[in-house]
Amino acid sequence: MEYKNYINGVWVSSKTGKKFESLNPATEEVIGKFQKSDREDVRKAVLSAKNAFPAWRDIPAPKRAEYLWKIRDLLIKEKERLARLEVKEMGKVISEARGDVQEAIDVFEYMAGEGRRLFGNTTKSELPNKFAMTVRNPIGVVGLIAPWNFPIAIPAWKIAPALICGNTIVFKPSSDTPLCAIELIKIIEKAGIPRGVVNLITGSGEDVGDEIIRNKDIYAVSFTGSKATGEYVLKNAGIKKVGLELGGKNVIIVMDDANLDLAVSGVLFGAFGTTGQRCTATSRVIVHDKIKKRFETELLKRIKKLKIGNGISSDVGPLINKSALEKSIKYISIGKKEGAKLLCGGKPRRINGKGFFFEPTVFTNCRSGMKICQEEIFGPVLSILGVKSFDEAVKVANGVEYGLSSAIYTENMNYAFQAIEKLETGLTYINSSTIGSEVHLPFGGVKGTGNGTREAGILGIEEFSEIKTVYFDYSGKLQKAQGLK
Ligand code: TXE
Repeated sequence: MEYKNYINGVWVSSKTGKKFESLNPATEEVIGKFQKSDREDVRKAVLSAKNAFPAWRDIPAPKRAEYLWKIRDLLIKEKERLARLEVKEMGKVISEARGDVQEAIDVFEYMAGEGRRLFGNTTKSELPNKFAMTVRNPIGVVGLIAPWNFPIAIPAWKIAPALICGNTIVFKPSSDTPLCAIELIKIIEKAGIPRGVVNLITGSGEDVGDEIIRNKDIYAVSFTGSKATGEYVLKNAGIKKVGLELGGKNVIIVMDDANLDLAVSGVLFGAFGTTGQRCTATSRVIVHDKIKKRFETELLKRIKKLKIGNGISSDVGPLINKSALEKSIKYISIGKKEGAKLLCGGKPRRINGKGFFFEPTVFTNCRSGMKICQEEIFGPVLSILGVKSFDEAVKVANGVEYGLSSAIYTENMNYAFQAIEKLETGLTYINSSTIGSEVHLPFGGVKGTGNGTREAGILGIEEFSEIKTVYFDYSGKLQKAQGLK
């Protein structure tokens, strides 16, 4: 089956005539053929978004919200079908795929509510008979570039706030999950979104992505993906508002007073949920030396019970593609060379001779400087580091370039509050894993994980709107601020 681009409300082929395929990572079967578009396709989409902008902007936000609510309703109806498609195209297990679609439902619902807020501020002028306020305006045409790991939720996280703020959209999905993106856009189309407001172009980062970030008629870009590409986006986007959500080297600290059972469950879910392919995945565990042995024994017991396989009937699905598999394999040999001890896993698996599966893997006796403790592997590979104190744990936790998610398991309130203050991450969980966000709270990281923007929650609105400052002088004379005469 061949799928097309969506420009100005019509499904169209790229003039390039070139196609690319999306594969089921569990079976390596071809799911469909997609347009390998070029810069010209992006320019057409930008023009269509530009033309659609004034009318979309002029629809009152609570009315725009009605479209978002319709999208929410349709997503609810289609939830199971979309979740099963995610299992097929991205490989995550069905319960997580349902969660991914639910996140999209939640964000459309939340952002529909924003249609009745979109607050500005009012304040007092320093002059009499003068009124001062801020109002929130759309940016214009925005470019959205998404990865594959949350193939419906991440596009929804970007599309919903962009729409409610009154922007029009050019969206490029990852070439690993174009069908999930197309199905989401079909739902948006079915909800009756006016022509040109949302446009989708499939194709490579080098052509389609690059044109989006450089195009002068796009005033903001929201990007989620790897740090290397994020840096490239920032360097080449020119004078644009750029939102970056990049990788992580997320950490769980397990103190000697922790509820061990709870901590093991959190680590298991954080490290091997979505096969370690979440930006918030737990890739390091810092354990107090006093309980390290017990923790490892309990963890290994639980790992042994995990079933690897197709997402419909297993706990750990495949990695997204061959190069992700090769990346995990590479880090196993790096870890061994660095002197870490392999406790379990470390090997790729085939099921019926197919698929990019990889065993849940644990290294222990790791040191913070090791590459496996510094670089984002994005696979089911966990490193355990032993420490002697809370202060040492914090130092090791912060000793990486990323700063997305952290967690601490402790029954000690003082440690918990110190962790909130001292851990250099955008998210901190107390007695819970590094993964699992709620859409009404901001999401994003510090240090190498981003450039200060946040997605979701009220701050998701900041990313897609501009503030205008308004002065309204009703004195009937020329009044001057700062005491000018
Ligand atoms: O990411 P890329 P990939 C990390 C993770 C993973 C690695 C590779 O470590 O192993 O990235 O994944 C588009 N201009 N994360 O290759 O390349 C690209 O087409 C503009 C972490 O998928 O960063 C895709 O749509 N766009 C992450 C998107 O950028 C470009 C989630 C992301 O691709 C481009 C995914 C260019 N020059 C991967 N080149 C997270 N934070 O969750 C590529 N793209």
